[in-house]
Amino acid sequence: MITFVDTVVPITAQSTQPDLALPVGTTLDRFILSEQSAFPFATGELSQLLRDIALASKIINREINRAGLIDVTGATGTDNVQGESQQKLDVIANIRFIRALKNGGEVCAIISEEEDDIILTGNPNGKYVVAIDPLDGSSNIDVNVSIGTIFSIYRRVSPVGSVPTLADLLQGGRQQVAAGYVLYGSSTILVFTTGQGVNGFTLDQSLGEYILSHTDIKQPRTGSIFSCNEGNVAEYPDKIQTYLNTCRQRRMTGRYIGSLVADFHRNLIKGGIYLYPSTRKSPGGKLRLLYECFPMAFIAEQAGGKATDGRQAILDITPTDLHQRLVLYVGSPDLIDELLTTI
Ligand code: AHM
Ligand code: MG
Repeated sequence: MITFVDTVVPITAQSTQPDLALPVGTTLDRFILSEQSAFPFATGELSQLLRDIALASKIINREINRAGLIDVTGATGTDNVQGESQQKLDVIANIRFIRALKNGGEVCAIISEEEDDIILTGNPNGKYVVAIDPLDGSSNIDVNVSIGTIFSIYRRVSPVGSVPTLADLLQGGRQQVAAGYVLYGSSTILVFTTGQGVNGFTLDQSLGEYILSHTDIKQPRTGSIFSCNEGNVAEYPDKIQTYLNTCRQRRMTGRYIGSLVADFHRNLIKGGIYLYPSTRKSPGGKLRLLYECFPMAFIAEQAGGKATDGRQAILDITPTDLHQRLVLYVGSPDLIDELLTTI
């Protein structure tokens, strides 16, 4: 077994290591191969797809690290389909991921936050479709604050070899076969699930390898962190304001980075609740169902957490639109249950 045990520090009280799990220090490639071998009829395509995403994320990581030195910060002067200003790194990340997914050959269609329509990869024999937010947390790009990539993978429902359809991308959250995120933070970490628990891989920059650092991540049942944009509180529904008052009275800690990946990851490891309720500007919520809410909800549930829009589990929602927005409450299960009794 290939391990690089000297290259990472084993992490956190939340990381438990089940008997059959691969040890901290295992490379991502080795881990993916091992997961694949658990499925007797697996063809290796999903494994390759995960490797493609990992490779693209390393390239993005390199661009982010050099961002202050080369001309990749700032806005492009164009808006994306959501009417939001595109940053240069948003566009670069979008190009890199789409190129990686096209070249890989396993994916027949993609939906990206940065593109209006479905992108056909030119690989009609690809079995998978991907929903991706190539660079999440745009407002933090220029100021050296953590940003991320979020992705979700489905098996297509249209016949292999045919032209992919909208139905391939408008599948329910429980149809996801894998989902993950990359957090470009104080270190770069890839966290993903294929429905067999959640594992995290820290990028060893000197080796250029993702190394298993967080095994079988479990979200603490409760926690002391609440995360929301406090500037919007006056616009939140009354019951949400009441809930937040309870958090404050209980002396919980308010922590909000403004990058979903970073806020989610902190709360996943430490325990807490993330809230993006409806606001005047975004009455139905701000976050996008396909490439923000679904993947985070899949990871949360796999780690023992919960994700809801206040009415139902996020994963039970049937999407109707590629760029559909939603209210999102996600985090430690006891905190979500408490929220649901309040609203
Ligand atoms: P983006 O995909 O355009 O970056 O927007 C999504 C981001 C999330 O990462 C973050 O949680 C949220 O928007 C922050 O929104 P706000 O600035 O309204 O608090
Ligand atoms: Mg985003």
